Amino acid sequence: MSNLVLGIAESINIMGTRSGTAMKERNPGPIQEMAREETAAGASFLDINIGPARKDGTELMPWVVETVEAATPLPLCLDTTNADAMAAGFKTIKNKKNAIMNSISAQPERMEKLIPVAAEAGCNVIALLWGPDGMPRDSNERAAMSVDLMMALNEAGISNEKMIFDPIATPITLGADQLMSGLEFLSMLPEIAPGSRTTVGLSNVSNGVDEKLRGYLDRTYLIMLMKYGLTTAIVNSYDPELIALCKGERQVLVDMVHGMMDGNDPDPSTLDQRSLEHYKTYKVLSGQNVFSESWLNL
Ligand code: THG
Repeated sequence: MSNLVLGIAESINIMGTRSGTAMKERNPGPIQEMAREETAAGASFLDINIGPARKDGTELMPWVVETVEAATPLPLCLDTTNADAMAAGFKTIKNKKNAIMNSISAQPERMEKLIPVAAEAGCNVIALLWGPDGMPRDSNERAAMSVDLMMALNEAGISNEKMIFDPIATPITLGADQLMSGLEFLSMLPEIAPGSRTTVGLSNVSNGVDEKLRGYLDRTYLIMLMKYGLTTAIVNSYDPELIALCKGERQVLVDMVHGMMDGNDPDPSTLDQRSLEHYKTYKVLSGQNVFSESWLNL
């Protein structure tokens, strides 16, 4: 089965217990083990998130890049808010053209520092819709920011095909508005930046929610984004059901949720257990029902 949505595996990050400790100790074993696990799970890129890494980022990022490249043939997605660490990482990385810079936001100082690095590397760039005043409030502000980013990137010789726009997913515990406007932005993007691609950090949606229930939120939001042509997603590759959806499987669930987005309201008593869970989760993510931790039991 072909990959409809390319998965960017998120688990090698400084916040994670296994990978974070290994990064701090410069212990390659656990990081390489995770790189192999994420590769075997079906990821298309591996995200390497070292956070802000203020003290040692320019040394840590190259070390993690070399560590991971020794364990997997997959292209990497370098994730840090430290621009110097990003530049150091791209100096080291072998497969520059297929790699992803995560990310360049619509903040002037970040654009000035990182656009030349991306142009030189010839890499793909996540254009994060986060501006000088922070989070965009709606899809129109997202559209305006995406125009600014596209023009600045084009001017540096970076084509739309290298751009991956991220409308930024927020936790459902903060409400559904931002998730719905991210979706709306996806429907606007083909006219704004023809040829560009998209991504969303799906785990953001379920941040703070009971571990056992997180998957429903991430998977249902993925299905919703697929209706508007999402091309990549930052994923927990340890969720096989999420990866199956990325690969174009679970068509019954996809059809049901897409039908609901078109205005169908199936009779819940006719749905099997799995479909019912996605039905209830769609109601919450679309803002028709208010989120609470017991949303699946209602
Ligand atoms: N967009 C872009 N980049 C991003 C994000 C985004 N990078 C960071 C983040 N969001 C995506 N990465 C993660 C990584 C881990 C988790 C969530 C998002 C996560 N981790 C577990 C937790 O916090 O409960 C802990 C894992 C562990 O302990 O090992 O949820 O939106 N462009």
